[in-house]
Amino acid sequence: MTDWDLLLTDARIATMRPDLPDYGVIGDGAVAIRDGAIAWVGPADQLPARSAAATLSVARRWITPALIDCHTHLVFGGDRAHEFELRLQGQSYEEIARRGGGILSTVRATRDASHDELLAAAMPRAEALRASGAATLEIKSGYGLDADTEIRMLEVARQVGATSGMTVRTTLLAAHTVPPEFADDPDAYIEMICNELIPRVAEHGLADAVDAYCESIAFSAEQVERLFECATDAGLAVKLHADQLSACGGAELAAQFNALSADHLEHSSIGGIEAMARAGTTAVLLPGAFLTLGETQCPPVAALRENGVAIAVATDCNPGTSPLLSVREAMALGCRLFGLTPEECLAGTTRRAAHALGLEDRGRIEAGTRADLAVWDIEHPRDLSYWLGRDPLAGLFIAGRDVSLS
Ligand code: DI6
Ligand code: FE
Repeated sequence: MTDWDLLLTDARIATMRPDLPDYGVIGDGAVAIRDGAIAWVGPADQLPARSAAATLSVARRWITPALIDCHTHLVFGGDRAHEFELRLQGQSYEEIARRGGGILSTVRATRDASHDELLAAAMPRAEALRASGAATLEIKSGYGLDADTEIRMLEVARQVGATSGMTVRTTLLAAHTVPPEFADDPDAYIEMICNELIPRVAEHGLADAVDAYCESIAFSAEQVERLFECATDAGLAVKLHADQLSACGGAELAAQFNALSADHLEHSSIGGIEAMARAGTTAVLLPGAFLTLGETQCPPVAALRENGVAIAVATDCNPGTSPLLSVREAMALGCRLFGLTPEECLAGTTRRAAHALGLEDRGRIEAGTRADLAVWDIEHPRDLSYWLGRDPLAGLFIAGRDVSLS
């Protein structure tokens, strides 16, 4: 019997421990893994004399926690490259949406797609995110907008996790936009979600949380409030697409329900940010959507920092506003577009992203956490936010298993 399953040596380690400054760096370190978890981590000269079934030198490469993409819409039919061209010709996102394009065009393509077709389209996207260093993804529904298709999307999302070996957290986003069947009565659609969909989803354990799009082209704060009451009653966590295109009181609403996260936040008020701080709600910033939509108003990063709100960064991978398939690239954009520091971006895709998903067992490298580790060909962790266009991933371990080549 050996003490450890695997010992990684000759490593520079960015532990991302919250109690340490400067990425929690260990300049010459080792990580020991047992039963899928980290058994020991520290400086090489303090390595205890234990036996390991296998030892692997990472040759001075950097080890960080594997990345976590805490906001994606990875499962969908079709794509929206044509609308991308229309927007470049001057049509706005809202205009296209009001004409029945936008989210509703993806809804049509998703309703037409079978389980297997949705899975076949989603898997290469999940693999691209994994190749960027991710071991954990959140995937939302929201392109079905009827009970059966929403459930199909969640089942496909769960299967993406089972097939890829990544952890997938699923989120019911039935309140993404008003479906055509309820165009005259959006309140009745919210009632359908509350009375039919949430109970079915909760009964079968298909979603970990409930999300909504609070926006003039989607749902009002009052409608989201009703939805969040139902979700909370069903024991599901909530999160919110908040204040992306206009100020809707989204940050305040998310805080009122102790949401895991409020996402986007470009138009949030200072009062909303203060409420998030009191509630412990994470701010998930999404530079890919900001870039694609050509937005000019940045999220209130200074106020988030001043109030001590945890900042996460994610891809928002979706066909309409953020066709972005690299978590690391989202970090690079977070620095350039929002003025985040490279360290904030790495924290934002590791321990902050874990917290935004309610997962406290990962996102930092310390004894007892999951052995989800990324190995990088870089000279410093800041390089992860510096490079554009190439993900310098040299290895990936998920629960201690080397998945680099699979
Ligand atoms: N996330 C969303 O859900 C919406 N915008 C965003 O950033 C819309 C996605 C879409 O257009 O399909
Ligand atoms: Fe989104």
